[in-house]
Amino acid sequence: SGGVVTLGETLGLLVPDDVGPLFLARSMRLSMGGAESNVAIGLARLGVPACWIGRLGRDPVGDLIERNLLAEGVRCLVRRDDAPTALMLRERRTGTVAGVSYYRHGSAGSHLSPDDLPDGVIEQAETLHISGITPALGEKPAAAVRQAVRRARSAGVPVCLDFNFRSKLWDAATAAPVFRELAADADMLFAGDDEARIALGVDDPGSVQPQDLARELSALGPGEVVIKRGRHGATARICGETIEVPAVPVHTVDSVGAGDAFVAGYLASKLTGGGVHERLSTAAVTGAFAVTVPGDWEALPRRQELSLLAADQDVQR
Ligand code: KDG
Repeated sequence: SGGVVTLGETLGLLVPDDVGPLFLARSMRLSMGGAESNVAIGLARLGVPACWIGRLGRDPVGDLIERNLLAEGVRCLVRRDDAPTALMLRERRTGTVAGVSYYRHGSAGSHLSPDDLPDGVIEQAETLHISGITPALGEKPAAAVRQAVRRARSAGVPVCLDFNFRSKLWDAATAAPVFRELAADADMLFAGDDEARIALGVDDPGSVQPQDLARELSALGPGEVVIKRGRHGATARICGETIEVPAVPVHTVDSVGAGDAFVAGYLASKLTGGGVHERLSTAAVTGAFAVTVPGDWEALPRRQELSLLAADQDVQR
């Protein structure tokens, strides 16, 4: 009990060893990724108990995912499903620009349902973390998220939401009302500026400043709103105060997973008593770690590594 409980779909991930068009890839590494399990791994590495709920196929990729999560110290409440575990292929088109193709329609993870939430697990958590990906996977996963939120709220467990808009799963007009409904029940909300505009129905990218996006999102309900702005840092609106945090400058190799790492750093800091500024600066550091390696979660820091990016010496002896 305690710690953070999350639910969602985790997929097998194939990442080419080299940069270039995917159709020329000669060798790829098989790994895994999933926004919510990335957050769970990030928390576990920072010493915060984390539990992931999801469905996997009865197949080797399902085994790989469960094995990796267990090895990372994440508690897994997994149901094995007759459908295959989903896959995604990453294209490293340039040294920094990535793309993704999904092979997930009808997958095991998309069969997540409210019955997969065991009694008491959410009720005993310190925080429930959900993302806007899960409701895009189908009616049952959407119902599972709503049920999880309802149970968290009635037990007084804070809800953390990352919009994580995925245009390959649904369109902005369909996502917007779902995002607003979820935000109304969330205590903490993370969004990219593009995602904030989707939720708020703002069409023109330049027309609303990040601090105004944060303020308007907090008016939907959450007391803590963070607009994640990648290499531009983050803009937060927390208990009525606006706070800017700069990004930690690093050499970017693969920016996928940075947002999840940011959320993990924020939550880990909050759950270990960190104040608002400390939460945000920890989040900026964990986000920076994530982009240094091609993979979603592999580079996430342990607690004693948090200071490495600020170190003067490249070799720690
Ligand atoms: O945040 C990173 C995720 O996008 C990636 O791991 C895959 O969960 C994923 C998804 O559904 O896009």
